[in-house]
Amino acid sequence: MSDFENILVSQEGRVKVVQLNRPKALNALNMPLMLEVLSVCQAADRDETVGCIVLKGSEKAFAAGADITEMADKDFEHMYGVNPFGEWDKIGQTRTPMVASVSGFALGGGCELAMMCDMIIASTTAKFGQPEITLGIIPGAGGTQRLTKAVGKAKAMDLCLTGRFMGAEEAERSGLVARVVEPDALEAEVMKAANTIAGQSKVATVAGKDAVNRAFETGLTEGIGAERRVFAGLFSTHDQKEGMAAFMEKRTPVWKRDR
Ligand code: DAK
Repeated sequence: MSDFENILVSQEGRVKVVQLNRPKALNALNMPLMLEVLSVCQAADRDETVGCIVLKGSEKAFAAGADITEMADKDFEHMYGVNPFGEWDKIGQTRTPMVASVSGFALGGGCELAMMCDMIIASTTAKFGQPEITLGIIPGAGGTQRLTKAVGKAKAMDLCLTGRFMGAEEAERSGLVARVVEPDALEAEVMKAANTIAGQSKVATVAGKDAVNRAFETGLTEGIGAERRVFAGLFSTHDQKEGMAAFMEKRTPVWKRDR
């Protein structure tokens, strides 16, 4: 397929492979890219020839988060009233099983996108994090909910409040990642898992995914709703404007209390 500007899409047997492709911005997730990913996911759900979707980035970055330049000047009314990134949630509603192949940075919205997949296979180079706090905001695409359910309160608080990154081995130990392999084995390991999933009955894998998610997701909608309100609210603060401006200007932020 060549209709996409921000992703590369191919099909290998029954596996649809989607590669995020904004290398200069470390695959920062802007809306056009997310809409392209969503359209592939929705098409896969309607396509009997697709049994599994693999979502991957580059060696350096799965994705370094939502595109900060797209968000920096937004305010509360827009973030809450218009909910401009609402389409993100639909990727998490894909029925076809999804495997995230993570090498390098999976930060902020990148970590959240990986967590929307059904399993994460990581290279030893992977670094997961929710560094939104350093921008004066909090995770906004389910991070406070899915991460907490995956790794528990202690690690989720650690990552969300300090903004530190977690390496692949810690992520596997903590339950975020299903398998960790050496970088040169990542592609083969991911395709082996994806082909195995895609080789099963599609209706059975969709049902299995749905059933596991019932256990995992109880209360998630409420949690994400609460998260979204607080997330949008932060766009009425000085610290959000300053945190994002400081990132784009490559300087340390001066928070309101320090002015
Ligand atoms: N957005 C835009 N550009 C980014 C970016 C990002 N998230 N991350 C990196 N880039 C760009 C850099 O600005 C730089 O561009 P140039 O200066 O070359 O033009 C280029 O990518 C290379 O980055 P660096 O020069 O910084 O590379 P380093 O190796 O030195 O550092 C890094 C890599 C990943 C540590 C660093 O780039 C970094 O800290 N990036 C930002 C990470 C971050 O804070 N991520 C969280 C963003 S906030 C929602 C949905 C989603 C979200 C919220 C709501 N709803 C559904 C409501 C998500 C929010 C976020 O993800």
